[in-house]
Amino acid sequence: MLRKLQAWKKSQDPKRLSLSERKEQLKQQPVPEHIAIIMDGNGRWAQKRALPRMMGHHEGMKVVRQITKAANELGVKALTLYAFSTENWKRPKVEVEFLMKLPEEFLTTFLPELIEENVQVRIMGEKSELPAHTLRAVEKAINETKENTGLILNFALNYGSRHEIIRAVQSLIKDAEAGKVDSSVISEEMFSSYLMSSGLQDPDLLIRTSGELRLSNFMLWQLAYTEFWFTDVLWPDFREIHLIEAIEAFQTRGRRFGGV
Ligand code: V07
Repeated sequence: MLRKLQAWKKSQDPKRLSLSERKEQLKQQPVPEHIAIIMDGNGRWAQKRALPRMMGHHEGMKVVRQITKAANELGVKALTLYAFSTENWKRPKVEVEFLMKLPEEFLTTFLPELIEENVQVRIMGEKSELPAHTLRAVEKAINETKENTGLILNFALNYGSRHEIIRAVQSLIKDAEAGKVDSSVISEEMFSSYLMSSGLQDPDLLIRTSGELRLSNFMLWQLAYTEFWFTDVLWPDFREIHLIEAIEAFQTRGRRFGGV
């Protein structure tokens, strides 16, 4: 009796379980199907160590690989990562140039493993403004993984949500003027299909690292019903255990969609 009670108590406090026990317990309940992450704190991580900001971005890139693997193992279906915002062009030229080389480096290093793990790579953002070398690497990865049926790894690259919404409206008006759509058929669902996240369900869980409590123009439409989880952990320090903490918090919350 006492034994059973102890086992039950242990299961109620995930912190008393080992990592693998926690993962098993987590899989007993619904895991968020789509997780979106604002990967903040890379520059600060480097500054704290008196390193150039670029080192933080580079370290953050390695974490992307680890978290993709962890999410896939936990049964997450889609992972959207905010890699570069439309605002990021305002950063120093050398930093922007460095950032724009990261997709190539990431894919050169990890694409074979991602293919091995059946991951499908996607991009959400204004592609026309990307440097040719970045776009080439990204399109190659999209093409080589398009038949994959596992985790969707969706990078928000040169992404801004207001820009995305404006573009959707422009495209919708164009289709209306061409007689392809009538204003009476514009529903939330059909509007969603004009967004860059078309084909992906809305995120169930949003994670933002590094202690900032803002959306910063990220998926404004898609996050309408999403649970938010914030942590002070800087992105380069983010590990599987933090992802598990976020998912545990998600599972503890009751989602009601405005109902009772
Ligand atoms: C970038 C590393 C992660 C922390 C946030 C800022 C720096 C992975 C990519 C990437 C993008 C597209 C793609 C494959 C990989 C990336 C940028 C910055 C611009 F198809 N990490 N990462 N892209 N950082």
